Amino acid sequence: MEHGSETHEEKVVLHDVEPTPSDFQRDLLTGLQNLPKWVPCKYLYDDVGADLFEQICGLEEYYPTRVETSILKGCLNEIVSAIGPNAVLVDLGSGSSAKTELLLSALEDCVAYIPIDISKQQLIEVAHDIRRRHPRTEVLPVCADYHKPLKLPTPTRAFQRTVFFFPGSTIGNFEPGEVVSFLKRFAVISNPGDAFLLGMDLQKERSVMESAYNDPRGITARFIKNILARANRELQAGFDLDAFRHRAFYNAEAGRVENQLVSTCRQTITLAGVTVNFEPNEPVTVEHSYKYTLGGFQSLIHRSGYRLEKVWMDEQRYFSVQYLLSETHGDI
Ligand code: AVJ
Repeated sequence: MEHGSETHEEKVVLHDVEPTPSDFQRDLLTGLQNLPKWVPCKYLYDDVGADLFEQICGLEEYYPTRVETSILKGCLNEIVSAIGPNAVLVDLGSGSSAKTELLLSALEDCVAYIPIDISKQQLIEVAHDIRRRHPRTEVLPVCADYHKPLKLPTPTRAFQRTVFFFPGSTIGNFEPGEVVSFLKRFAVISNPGDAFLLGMDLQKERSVMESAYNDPRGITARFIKNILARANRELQAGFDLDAFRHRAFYNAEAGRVENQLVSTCRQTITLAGVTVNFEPNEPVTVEHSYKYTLGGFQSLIHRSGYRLEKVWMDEQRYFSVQYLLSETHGDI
C-alpha cells in the first residue's frame, strides 16, 4: 500500500485523564471559600453543559460562533496555505466538530488529528465522526484538562508541523497573565514552525457583547447554572437552583464579560463537611470572557514565545482568527 493512502482501520483509542469528582469538589470548595466567591468555568462542561453550550452556539445573539465560522469559511484557502501539508492538528477543547471539519476537509494531507476535551462523551463522538470522514488522518483523542501539562500521543506517520487549534475565543476565559503562561507551555514543547491557530473575540459595542450572554430564552443562564446543578448531581451539594440568578455584564475597565450567579437570599450550603454562607445579592463568579483589541492581545503573544503571523477578521471586526508562529528554538 502506498504511504499516502494508508487508512487507520483500528478502533479509536481514547487516552483518558478525565478530571474526577474529587477534583471538582476540591476546586469548588477552594473557590467558594474565597472572597469574592468563584467557581472555575471548566466545570461547566459536563455532558449537560456541553449540550447547552451547543445550543448557545446556535443562538442569534451569540455572535462569536457565527462570525468565527464565517471567517474560517471565507479565509479557508489562506488559512490552510499558512498551515501547509502534512500537519498534525491538535484541537484544544474540541467541543463540536463543525469548525474542525472545515479545516480538515481543506487541509492537504493532515497526518493526525488529536482532539483534547474534558467532556468525554462528546470527545468520543467527535473522534468517531472525524475518523469516518477522514480515513487517511490518524485520530488520537485525549480526554484531559488542557489547563494542565499533558503529553501528546505520537502519530504513526512523520509530519511537518504541529498546529494547536483553539477556536471559539476560549482563550478569553483565561486571565491575561494566564494567557501568557498557557501559551508558553506550548511554546516550550514546540519546534520552529509549529503554530497556534486561535479564535479571539474583539472589543466592540457593549450592547452587542452583553446581548450575547443574556439571551431571552435563558439558555445562557441554564448553562451557567449547570455548574451548581452538576455539583448537586455529582457531589450531592444541595444548591437550591432557584435561589441563584444569572447575571452577565461587560466590565469595560477589565475588558471582559463577567458571568455570575447571584445569591437571591441569605443561605447556607454544606459541602464535604464544610459550611459556606451566601449573603443576599452576593455574586459567585463563574466565567470571565475577555475581549481584546488586536494590539492588547498582541502584547500578550509577544511575552509568550509566539509572534503574530497572520490575522483574519470579519468586516465589522467583531472577531479575529489568528495564526501565531512559535518563536522558540527550545530556549525560552
Ligand atoms: C466557549 C468560553 C468562549 O466565553 O463566550 C458562552 C462560553 N459562556 N456563553 C464564552 C460561554 C456563556 C464561551 N466560551
